[in-house]
Parts: sequence; structure tokens; C-alpha cells
Amino acid sequence: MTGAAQSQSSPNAAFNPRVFSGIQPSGGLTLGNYLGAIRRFVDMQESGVQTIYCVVDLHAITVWQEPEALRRQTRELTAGYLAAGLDPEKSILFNQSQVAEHAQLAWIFNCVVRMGWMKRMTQFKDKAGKNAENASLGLFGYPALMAADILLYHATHVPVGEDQKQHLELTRDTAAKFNHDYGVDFFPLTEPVIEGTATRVMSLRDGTKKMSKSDPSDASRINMTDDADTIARKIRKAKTDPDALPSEPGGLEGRAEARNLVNIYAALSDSTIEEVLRDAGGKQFSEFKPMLADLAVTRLAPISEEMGRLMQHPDEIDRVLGRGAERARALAAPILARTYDIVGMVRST
Ligand code: AQP
Repeated sequence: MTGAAQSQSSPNAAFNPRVFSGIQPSGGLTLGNYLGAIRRFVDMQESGVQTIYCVVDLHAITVWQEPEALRRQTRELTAGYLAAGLDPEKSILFNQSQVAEHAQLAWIFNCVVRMGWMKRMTQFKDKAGKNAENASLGLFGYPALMAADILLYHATHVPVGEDQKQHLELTRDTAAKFNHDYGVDFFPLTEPVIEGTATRVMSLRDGTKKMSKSDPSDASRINMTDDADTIARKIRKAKTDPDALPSEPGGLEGRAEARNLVNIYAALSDSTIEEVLRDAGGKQFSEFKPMLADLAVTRLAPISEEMGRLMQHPDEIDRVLGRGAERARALAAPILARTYDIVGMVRST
């Protein structure tokens, strides 16, 4: 986290730095979720700020989820958090549905945000596609629940991938409108933290589409539970062009698939694009892809092995989520109570 969070000139100077983020258990974890989000979550945990990480199961049901699959994916995502280095003693880890205050604050925000704001959300347009009339109301209202997730903890910073930037802007607009309408300075104007070489990992089948858990093609993504052979096969079959890699980043212009594989290599090897191309410039993909596959397997195998081990103990995972939910509720309840007071709800004391 930068010093901006603590700076007196920051609009959030009155708030203690606090980080919140979440991932939907809407499928298996992908390399995109890991590089774009979870790795950043771990960095922030280690920076000493208070960190709160959620499995956003209420968001997941905005599109159909088989109940048994949702339960498994919720535990698997938690296992992914733990295996990647999130520590339930240092961070608060929980699933959203166990803290009812998320849904309660979302209702208040449903009455603050405007229809016009929601209609501009590109993710709704992408996910609803041509069949928007048949999309759930929850999918349309998703960003108001997301604003509630974040503002319920007065979070000042949210690590996310590039695709969530517009939703974060809506969160700031929601806080600003609430503060303005009620004449208070109650909610912070949360800042997105979109950093690193892998803020947008693209599909292995189409370099213009983001890698996504719910893409119908399994070959489009690397799942965090894929074994070494599967990872190697998917990378070998990844779409590329016939040219060799350039030795400068400028040479990746107009080569979306090549850029994506170089980005992934840079992120997994903790190096810059320039450094990768200094070594790999001039190589054909037939040579670069096996290098990338080896690196991916080396980096991901320990995480997927640990996920597998943790998944043998679902009770242990549920205990982590339950304990995290208690700690989350302790932070959320007073903020919701104060929100109700500001809005004018009567409550007995
Ligand atoms: N391809 C990606 N590259 C970088 N970051 C990514 N994230 C997702 N995909 C990429 C980041 O992961 C976090 C969790 O995302 P989410 O599960 O809440 O929803 P999403 O962004 O819609 O992710 P998916 O994988 O595409 O899920 P589905 O298919 O269910 O919609 C966010 O921080 C996101 O930026």
C-alpha cells in the first residue's frame, strides 16, 4: 500500500487503512484470479494493514449455481486462499452469506444508486448478453451489493483485476452520493489497487477475451487444480501467431495472444516484460511454450497440492469460514447500525 492511504490530503484521511476484496465461488479458481487478485491479497496481508477477504457466494448465485457445486466451489476457493498464503490469523477469511449485514447494506444502497448508473455497467452487458430481459435482477444489481461488501468495512483499498475497475468507480459514486444525500462524511471513497503485470490475464483461446472461470471452454483457462500434464497441454495448444517473440515490448503491439503468454511468464517469474523479452526475444513459440509450461507447473503445483490436501478436510475449512464470519460481523454490525441511524431507521436499544 502506498503512503497515499495515510496522507492527510487523502479524502480518506479520517479512515484507518483497511483492505477488502472477494472472489465469487462461481467455478474453479483460474490463473487469472490467482495472478490478478489472490497474489495481491497475500502481498497486502504481509504489508501489515488490516485485510478482509471474502468468498462472495451471494454474488455467485446471480447466475444459476447447482447447490452442491456451490458448496464445493466455496470450500475450494477457501482452500485456494489458504494454499496461496492467506493466513486466517492475519486476515479475516469468510463467506459473504454468513454475514447478513452485506445483504442489509446492499438494500440501502439499492435505494441510493441510480438505474442509469447500473445500465452503464459493461460486465452486466457482457454476462447478460443478448438475453438481458431474462437475466436475474441480482445480476443487474450486483454492483450495489459489491459496494456494500466494501463499504460495510469502511475499506479504503480494494485489490482487483482490471475488469473490476468500473464497479469500483460505482462504489465510490455510491459512497459519495450517500454522504452527500445525508450530509455526512461516513463512507470512504475507496481506491482500487490494480497493480502488476497480470491485471488482465487473457483467454488461452482468444487473446481479446479475459480468462474466466465460467468460459464454456476449459481449454481457455488454467485452473488452479489442473495437474502438470493438463497445464502443459493447455499451454501447448494456446493460440499464438507464427512469428518469433520480439526483443522489445513494442513488438507485441497487435499480437494479443503473444502478449498474453509473455505477461503470464513475467507475472509467474516476478520479472518485467522487458526482462522476459531480453531472454526470450527471437525464440519461436515451439521453444517458449515449454518454458512457460515448466514455470507454470513449478509455481502452481505446490498450491494445487495444498488445495487438494485441504479439500480432504471440509470441516476444517468450514471452521475457518465460521470464525472469520464472526470477526467480520464484529466490524460490520456497528457500521450497519450507524448507517441505519443516519438513514432514519428506528431501532430499540
Ligand atoms: N483474467 C483475469 N485477469 C486478472 N484478474 C482477474 N480476475 C478475474 N479474472 C481475471 C480478478 O479476480 C477477482 C475475482 O473475480 P470474480 O470471481 O469476483 O469475478 P470475475 O472478475 O467475473 O472473475 P471470473 O473468473 O471471470 O468469474 P466469472 O466467470 O464467474 O465471471 C477480481 O479481482 C477480478 O478482477
